[in-house]
Amino acid sequence: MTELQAVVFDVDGTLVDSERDGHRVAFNASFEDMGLPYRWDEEEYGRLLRVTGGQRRIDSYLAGQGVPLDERNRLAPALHARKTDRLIEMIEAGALSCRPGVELLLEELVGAGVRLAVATTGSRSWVSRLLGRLLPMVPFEAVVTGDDVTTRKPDPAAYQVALERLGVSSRSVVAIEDSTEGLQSALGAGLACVVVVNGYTAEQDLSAASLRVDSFDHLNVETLAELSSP
Ligand code: XBP
Ligand code: MG
Repeated sequence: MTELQAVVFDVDGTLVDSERDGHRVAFNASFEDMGLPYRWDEEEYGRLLRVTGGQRRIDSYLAGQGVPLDERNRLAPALHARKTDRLIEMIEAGALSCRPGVELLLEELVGAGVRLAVATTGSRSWVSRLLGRLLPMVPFEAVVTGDDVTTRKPDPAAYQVALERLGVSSRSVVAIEDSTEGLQSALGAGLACVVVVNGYTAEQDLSAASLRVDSFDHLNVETLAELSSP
């Protein structure tokens, strides 16, 4: 078994159960702020989540509403910028917190000398605030966001950049994700991947995961070390 050198964490749905009560609320606030009638309920948002990247998600939804391309090209960036501002307000107000067991696992990994990184599709402007507010003392050596790659998950780019910045082989690194898109991205970069499911992903086909669990209670340094390549 190769020594576990690093663990790369996804953000949305993994470090933080952020989609239903975080991003979704911020998207709806941006629609309201800009006088648009759209509101995404929990069920519809679960379907929309399959499009990764907030601006792409908005554009895909507007296209489904019959909004012409030239208007979408103007509206989607403006809505996404507003949504991001609203999400940052929520983060600063303490509306988001880590999933149970996340801080303990991070502390255990640091204590065992395992290096840490982040690979997310989310936008750097809120990711940096979220990590700074919720996990200020955690030494993430690389924080790769949707702004650092041109292709989003399930494309492997985010994990490939994280491996480059860590300067380690994928064989000694384990990814922790929450969704099929994230799982495919990690596997595409050659990483073993643990999936910690949540309300939006528990029914997904995650059979390709090295390990599928429903909470961080099942994870510790030993279980992750066993997953690094033989
Ligand atoms: C999940 C995503 C992100 C968020 C919204 O990212 O697909 O797009 O839903 O964030 P992760 P933005 O890889 O962390 O699961 O609006 O900033 O894209
Ligand atoms: Mg995720």
